[in-house]
Amino acid sequence: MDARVNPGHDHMKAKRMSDIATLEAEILKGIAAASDEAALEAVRVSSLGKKGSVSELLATLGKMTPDERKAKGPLINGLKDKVNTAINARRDALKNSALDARLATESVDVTLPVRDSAAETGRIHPVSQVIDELTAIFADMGFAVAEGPDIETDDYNFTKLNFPEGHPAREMHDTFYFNPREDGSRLLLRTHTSPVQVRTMLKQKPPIRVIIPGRTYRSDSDQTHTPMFHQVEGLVIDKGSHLGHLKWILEEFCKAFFEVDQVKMRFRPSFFPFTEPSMEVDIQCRREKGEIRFGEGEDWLEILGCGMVHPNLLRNCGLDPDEYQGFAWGMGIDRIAMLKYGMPDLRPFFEADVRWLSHYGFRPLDFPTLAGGLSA
Ligand code: 2NL
Repeated sequence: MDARVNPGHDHMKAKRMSDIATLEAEILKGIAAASDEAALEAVRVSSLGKKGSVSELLATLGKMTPDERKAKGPLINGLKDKVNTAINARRDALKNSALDARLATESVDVTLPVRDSAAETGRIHPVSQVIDELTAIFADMGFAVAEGPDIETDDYNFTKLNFPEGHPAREMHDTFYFNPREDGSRLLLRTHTSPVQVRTMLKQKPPIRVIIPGRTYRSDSDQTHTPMFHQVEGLVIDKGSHLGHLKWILEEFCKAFFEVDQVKMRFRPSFFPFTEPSMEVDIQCRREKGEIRFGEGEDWLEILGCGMVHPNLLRNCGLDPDEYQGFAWGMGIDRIAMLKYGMPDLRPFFEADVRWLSHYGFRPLDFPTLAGGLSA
């Protein structure tokens, strides 16, 4: 067709071409103005999205004559490619400048001092320290460490240990009981670590040499008692064990633990249901200006209870008292920790106050050993 015969057609053609140029300029301006990725995405949706201006232009190709399509196709597709390229380039640029901004604000000043590691700032609780010290001392004498559950049966906590029915220690006001089970039996929080010795005797053949450090519970709370406290007990069962062995072990322990060359000890008769005879042990000390020194002076301080294991208890644990005998002792860990490290009050032990812990706590890497020193 001759163009001059149909001037309107030429006019329309020119207008559409300028439409494309205008649209292109508009979209490119929008892309350049997008200041973040969200704004850029809005430009992409309004141009290349399903209902976008470029997409709608592309859709008009389908209704064109083949000649028209031949002329317009490359222009409209060219527009689409240009817009696509411009959007991608702008996206890269925005990403880079966001990264540059982060790098500028997150710079590291390598001249600042390094913060202390956890091994430097963390502290070992005095109770854990004393348990580690005890373990090192008794391990050196050939003792193993045994552990058992905090929740026990009446049988292991009292009956097997020769506590008669109706013994005052079984009372509700001393012992934390759980609600009774279907069969009427009651579980409890162990009131001493002795049930672990019972468990050891039931499953292990003599000779037995164990210590049992652990948590114990009694319904008691005042200046010198907390409802949860720590105890360590020791047990020796063999054919010829006697009080002389017990006395030597306790003396060696006291010298090593209090880090003195000599210590006088005093054995006083006492009573426990699980030992016969039973004794309480005092160690020599000097009290001056609110301080206690061990291994010197004229004063006495009670530190533990002990005795020969009661024959009833041996029988309850399947051992023949005519073949085997043994001795045992028990002491409060919190109390000996207070004595050794001069801590006047028991209550802060269980308050988790970092100021107290940073004052009385121990460095994690200074693990106590006999060769390296217990508390140096
Ligand atoms: C104390 C007294 C003691 C025991 C604990 C014991 C355990 C068994 C058999 C015999 Cl299985 N005895 N333990 C013996 C004497 C005293 O503790 O005043 N503790 C803080």
